[in-house]
Order: sequence, then structure tokens, then C-alpha cells
Amino acid sequence: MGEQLTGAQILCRALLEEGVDVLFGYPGGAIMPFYHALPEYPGLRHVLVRHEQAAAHAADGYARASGRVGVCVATSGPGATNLVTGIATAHMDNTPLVAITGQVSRAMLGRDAFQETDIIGITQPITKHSRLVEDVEELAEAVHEVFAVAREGRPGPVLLDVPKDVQGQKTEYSGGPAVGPGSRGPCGDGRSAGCPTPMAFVEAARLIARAERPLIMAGHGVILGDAYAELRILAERTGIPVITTLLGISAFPESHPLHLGMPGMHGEVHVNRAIQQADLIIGIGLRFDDRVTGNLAGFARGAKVIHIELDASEIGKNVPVAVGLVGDAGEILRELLQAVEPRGCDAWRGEIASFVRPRVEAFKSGLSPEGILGAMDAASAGRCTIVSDVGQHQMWVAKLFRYQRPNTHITSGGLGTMGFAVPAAMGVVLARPDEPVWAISGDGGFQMNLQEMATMVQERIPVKMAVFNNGYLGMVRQWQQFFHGRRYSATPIWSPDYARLAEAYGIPGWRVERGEQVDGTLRAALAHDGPALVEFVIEQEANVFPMIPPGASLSEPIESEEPAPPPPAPRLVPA
Ligand SMILES: Cc1ncc(C[n+]2csc(CCOP(=O)(O)OP(=O)(O)O)c2C)c(N)n1
Repeated sequence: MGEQLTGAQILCRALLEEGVDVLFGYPGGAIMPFYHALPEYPGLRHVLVRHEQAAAHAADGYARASGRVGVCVATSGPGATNLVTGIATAHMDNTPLVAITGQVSRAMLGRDAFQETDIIGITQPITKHSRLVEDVEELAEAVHEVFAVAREGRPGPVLLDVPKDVQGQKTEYSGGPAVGPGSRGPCGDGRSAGCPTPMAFVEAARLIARAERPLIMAGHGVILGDAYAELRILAERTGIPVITTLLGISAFPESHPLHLGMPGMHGEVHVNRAIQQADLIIGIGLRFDDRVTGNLAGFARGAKVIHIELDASEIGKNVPVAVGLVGDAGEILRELLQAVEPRGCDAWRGEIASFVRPRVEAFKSGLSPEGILGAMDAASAGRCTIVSDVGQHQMWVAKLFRYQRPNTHITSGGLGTMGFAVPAAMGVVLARPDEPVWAISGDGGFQMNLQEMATMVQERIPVKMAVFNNGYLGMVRQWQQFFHGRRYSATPIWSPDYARLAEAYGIPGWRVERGEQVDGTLRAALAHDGPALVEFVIEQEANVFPMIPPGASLSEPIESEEPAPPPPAPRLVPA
């Protein structure tokens, strides 16, 4: 016979049974029974964030870096709605996340009770599944169900809404199922409908053998599916060059001679030109989204597409597909490799090499992104994870850092959520305590979640923060420069003195204004045993090149500014 436990205790027990060791959250009325039970379960480390959005991003970062399910917790009403941006971010980038929210007691449901929101309804389009638990007898099973849904197939966020009185209800509990890894693909345990037939692999191998200008495009699915080795074998056996999308960065070593770079809106000219000239594209674990393809009508018009993707609904959604291979990237590649013959692509690679253009130097001062990121790489001996925010700096971080190890670049790709980097990096640190983790933000995005410096101090989470301060919401300013006649409406942004702000939190901070200060400052920040902040005062109107204008095809890049812009306006100072 099992023990009598409250719903809150069952929740904690079920989380432990799922292998959870850390949760990010914030208490409040409707989740108080859970927080009352929590100290009885020391195996569950709770990180008290300063805003629930940060809890969701931190759980997201933890999940991306660990390959496990991230967990965040909030109270009903405003606590739950503050999670929404983080849940949507996880949804767009396929992060397995369980969001647990307190809810008003069952008798109050539907009465506009204090702090009642229909969080299930609000999050329905941005979760894989959500469940309101109306009876304590269902609670443990509901926890195990939402974890299974979060990790199975194409991973994503789920939400579990638990009324306060259900958390307080008692019942007998004798333990739930053991932790299971969950199945990644539909084809793992035997063939089922939707799995590719042997003929599909033969046809894919035939297209690979015959193509004269083939390319591999590797996306996030390679990282989620742990398919690095298989991708590398495919590339090396065939000599086919590899492109990595924003979320596919670090799926293939950047120093490898077959690595080409990033495609799409801010992709290198030679990469986009190779796509436009290709006769075969092998897309692995990506969805051909508009930031990658540009105008679809003009995308890779001469190319047949082999699309390897876990989610069957992605096949043919954005681009016409010659062969769709539905399943986990690793499993599909292993099977495909049995049919693929060795070949080379020397002539094609030579042609692509002739497309390479000298990099447009957007920075005139010594404090260039190349310099900063190169020094960061050297200072951490290539052994660090980079978490970037959203904007111009995100593109520099994507293009200029040399990622050599799998899954060492983490960013919000699909939703493009400013404010992601700092809290997500906290989760990454907890998943990877033995290596430096950099959160790189712009002055806009950093100001969206800088309150988490307090969390880092209280919880001893040593995030290394880098702020690229250009005095503007840079990426939007760049669009205003090119497409809105330089009308810089609402993009100049004032910043506090970040070094002193960090110091107010008890975190050492440095302000770097000249190139020669970069290296020493980065080393000092890394040597500090705890969180640290470095502000880089970069050029105000530097741009990210090349850039495909919105609505244009990959063949129409803007490569530099014409005519030369007038000198920048002075940095904004408080009125
Ligand atoms: C939450 C959110 N709000 C607005 C945007 C739109 N947006 C995209 S990039 C950007 C500018 C980012 O500025 P900053 O953080 O300073 O970085 P920079 O581009 O200067 O590197 C904005 C406002 C967004 N992506 N996310």
C-alpha cells in the first residue's frame, strides 16, 4: 500500500521520477502548496528567477544544452502569462519544456477569480499539449504524460495547469514509471506508416550519385537528433559541401574544409550563390523557413530537394520535395549511408570557391566583432558555449565565431526573442558547469532581462555576459537605414553604465572602448569565479552584410552601404 501524499508532494515525486534535478520558477498564491512541499525534496533544485519569462528561457537553455526536458514553474494569472514569450520561443525552436502553472481552485474556475487566466487557452497555439488536472488521482499520470509528449517526436513545450486545491488534496501514491528516454522518431521500433520505404532511400542515393552541384543544408534537427557523426560521414564520403542554418550552427565543425557557412538573409554571398546554382539540396532537420530561403519563388530553382525531417508536415510545406525521408536525422542518415556510394565534388567546390567575396568590413574601429569573438574563442581555448540574443550581434556571433564542438551555439531562431540570452545562459551554465558560458546581447536585448543578474548572484550561476553597445536597436536601425530612408524612429537607445550596474549587483564589470583592451578584459572576466560582465562600446552604425532585402531572392544581396552614410548622431543621453 502506498503513502498518503498531497497533490503537491506527488508533483515533486513525479518530477523526480522523470529525472528532473533543476526547476526555474517564481511563487505566488495558486502555486503555494507546491512551494510548501518543495523543501522536502532536496533532489529538486529550485532557481528563483526575477521574472517568469526568464524562468521559461532558463529552462529552455537548460534543455538545449543538456538534451533533457527543461522545467519552469509559475503561479496563475500574471505568473502564467509572463511565461508565454518563453513558451513560444521554445515552441518555435522545438525545445522540450514542461511549464507548470498553479491555477485557482476548482470551485472558482470560470468565475474571473483573483489571478485567474485561461492559460491553457492562451498557450494552446504555442504548446504541443496542455492539460488542466482536475483530480489529484490523475496528477502523477498527467506529469508523466506531459514529459513524454515534450520529448517524443519533434520536441516542444507542454503546459500542466494544477488548481490550488488539487495541490492540497491527499491520496495514496506508490510511485510512477521509471524515467524513459522517449522515442525520437516514428521508425525507432519497427516500421510504421509514415516511415520511408527502402525505395525512397535508393532514390535519394541515386540523386546524390548523379548530382553535379549538390549541397547539404544542416538544421537544428541534426543537433536535436545527435546526428553529427552521420552528417560528417555523409559529407566526407561524397565530398558534398555543408551549409549550417542559424540553428544548425555547430552541427558540423567550422574548420572542416567542407563547411561553407550560413545561408539566408544574412548568409554569406558564396553560400547563397551556391544554393541558387545547386542541382540538389539535401536538407536535414530544417524547415526551409523564410529567413533561409528568401523569396520562395526564386529559391534554388534548379535544385531537386531531398528532405530529411522528423515532422512529416514539414515535407513539401515550403519547398517542393523530390524525396522526403521522415524520421529522426540520425536514424535516417544511418539508413541512407548504407545506400550512398563514395564520390567527389571537386569541380563544384572549385566553382563555389570562386563565389567567395572578400568580407565587407562593416567596422572601421579596432573594436570589431571579429576581434571580440576571436579573442573570446582564444581566451576560452575554444571550450565554451555561446548563447546569443537577437539583432545584429546575433548575426556576427553566428558568422564570425569558429564553432568546433557540437551544440555550442544557442540562440532564439524561430521567434527571435530579444532578452533570451541572459536567462537562457543561466540554464546552460547549470547544464554545463564545467565550461565558460557567454551570454552575448545587444544594448536593447540586455535591458530586457538584466534583472537576472540578481538571480545569478543569489544562485551562484557564473554566466559571463558580453553587451555589444552600439547605442541603437541596431538591427531595426539597419532596416531603417536601408528601407526607411534613414528615419531612425524609436531606435536610438540610452544605456546605463553597465559596469557600474553590474557592480551594484555584486558582479565585476568592465567597459571596453578600444581594441587593445579586449583580450585582457576577457581573460579577467573568465578568471573571475562567478558571473562577470563586459560591455563593448562598438561603432554606432555598423551594419551586418550581406543582407537580402525583405521579399527578395537569395540572388539579390546588398553587400555594402551606398552611398556612404553621414556621421552618426551623438549617443543618446538622458533628458
Ligand atoms: C522581444 C522583441 N521585441 C522586438 C524585437 C524586434 N527586434 C529585432 S532585432 C531588434 C534590435 C535589437 O537591438 P539590440 O538588442 O541593441 O541588438 P543589436 O541589433 O544592436 O545588435 C529588435 C527591436 C524582437 N526581436 N524581440
